[in-house]
Amino acid sequence: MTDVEVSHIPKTSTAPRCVTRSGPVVLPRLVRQRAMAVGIGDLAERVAAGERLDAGDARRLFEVDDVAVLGALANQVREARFGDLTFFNRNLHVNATNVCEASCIFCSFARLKTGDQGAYTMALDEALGRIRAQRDRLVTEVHIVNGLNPDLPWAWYLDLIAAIRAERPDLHIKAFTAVEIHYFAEKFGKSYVEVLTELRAAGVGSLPGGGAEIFHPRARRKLCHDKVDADGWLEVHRVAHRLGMRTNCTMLFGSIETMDERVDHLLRLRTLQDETGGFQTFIPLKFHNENNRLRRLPEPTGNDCLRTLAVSRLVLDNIDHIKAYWIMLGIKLAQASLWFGVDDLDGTVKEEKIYHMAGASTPQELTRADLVGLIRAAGRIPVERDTLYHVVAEA
Ligand code: V47
Repeated sequence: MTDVEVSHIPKTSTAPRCVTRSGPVVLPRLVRQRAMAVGIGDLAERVAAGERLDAGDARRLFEVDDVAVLGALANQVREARFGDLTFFNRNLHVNATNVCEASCIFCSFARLKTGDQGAYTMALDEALGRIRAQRDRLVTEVHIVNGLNPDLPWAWYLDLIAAIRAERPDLHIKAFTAVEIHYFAEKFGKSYVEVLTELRAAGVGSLPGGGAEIFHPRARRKLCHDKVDADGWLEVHRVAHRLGMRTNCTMLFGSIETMDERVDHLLRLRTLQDETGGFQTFIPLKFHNENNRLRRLPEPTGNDCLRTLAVSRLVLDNIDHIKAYWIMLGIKLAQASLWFGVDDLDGTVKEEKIYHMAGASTPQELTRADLVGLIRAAGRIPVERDTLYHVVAEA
């Protein structure tokens, strides 16, 4: 692994906390004119001045039909922060159990009980085997997300993490969504601080952003009525940030939520980020409709995906990175998104289950060379990062 110093990487990409806000950006005349023509000239000027957009502004952006102009605006903000640099990492996913007490109607991965058709729970050795299989590969991160399995004791989680750390002390362990952390706290009678402190001592380095879905109570009740509510999700991340852990955040978009509910979601994340600075990446997750109870709903269009990514970049002025998760977006749309505010494509991702069970047709894995090639082909500069956005190598 080459560990090169890349002098033109902006400081924000390697700083331990996201405390920067998007600053003023230079808007080409053509972008200004297009923005005026579609009725958002005032918003373009505010973006150019580095001013914050409010809920009404965000709502107007979501209503713009001309997705190219949103992309151009978001691209100016992205380029002001990162130029052409596009981040990725070498990671693998482990979903050690899909047994899950929750009944989220969008989920194709979960099985209610041990013994149900398709239900599985890996023995510790099997999960560890996934890591051992990567012995000769230069992965830097393992991403672990599981179902809320009522049959597993607390020691199972601590042992899993400790065993991974013993096997590969060099791997960053990004594990357990806020929904799981909340579940552990309730089930094992611990506070969030206790759960997170014990997991950290065992080897967890950061939290993934899953489980956020849509925060607004109307949509959340329909999507996932028996899982932690918005305040609980945000509180877990607040506590993690206070303990010095970095976390990611997500939004499941394109199912039953309204545009106002998307805006509400973005603003709740922005408010917490103002308070803690602990989010490093926002990942809008495109709804997939196969093998779940929402199969009659159409999936979001490519335009909607690009619009959502662009608006996220413009509204979330205090979160450094906007990630297009290629697994769920598709490779070609992920490439295009690099001109719509996105600066990160996630990683090589080995063995993804959650989206593939919901109908994703992307490959299970891309090699590092694939990622480098597709970023270059999109006209950007690939940069391999670790989980915390330290630069591993400029490809
Ligand atoms: O929490 C589940 C979503 C999430 C579907 O932190 C669905 O770096 C769409 O959070 N259609 C898990 N979305 C994935 C996740 C993630 C992925 C990549 C990187 C990171 C990160 C986090 O997937 C779940 C849920 O919000 N999800 N089913 C579905 N049918």
